[in-house]
Amino acid sequence: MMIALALAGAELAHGRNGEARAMPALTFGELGGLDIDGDGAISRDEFMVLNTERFEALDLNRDRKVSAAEMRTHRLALGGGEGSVQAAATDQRAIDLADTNQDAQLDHSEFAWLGAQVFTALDHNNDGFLSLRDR
Ligand SMILES: [Ca+2]
Ligand SMILES: [Ca+2]
Ligand SMILES: [Ca+2]
Repeated sequence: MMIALALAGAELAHGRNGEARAMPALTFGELGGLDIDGDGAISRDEFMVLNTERFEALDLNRDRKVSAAEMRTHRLALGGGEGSVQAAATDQRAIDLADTNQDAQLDHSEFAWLGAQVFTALDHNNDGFLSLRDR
């Protein structure tokens, strides 16, 4: 399942149906690491819990805001060569999209909003769960 979900994430990143879309704060690949009850479905609540964990992991200086620099530092720390120009541009798009108060950083409510948009975008069949049926 993890491989299939990772593929779904890659598909989304390239703009399913040609839509311009910010890279999700969470990817399907990461969601595949969730210990869920075996049916492969992730509820909106589970997703939002993971989204908050992601926020806290990204907020390296603990000021309750995530900057583009923190996103980049976090990604580089994880390795995998994702410190590319494209990845940085994606971080900036995500911030631009969700930065309601325009301080160029995402606070928790902005990050949660972004997560909710991502969930909705990934839940293709609108059943409130992310699963292989959404492929
Ligand atoms: Ca911060
Ligand atoms: Ca902000
Ligand atoms: Ca679904």
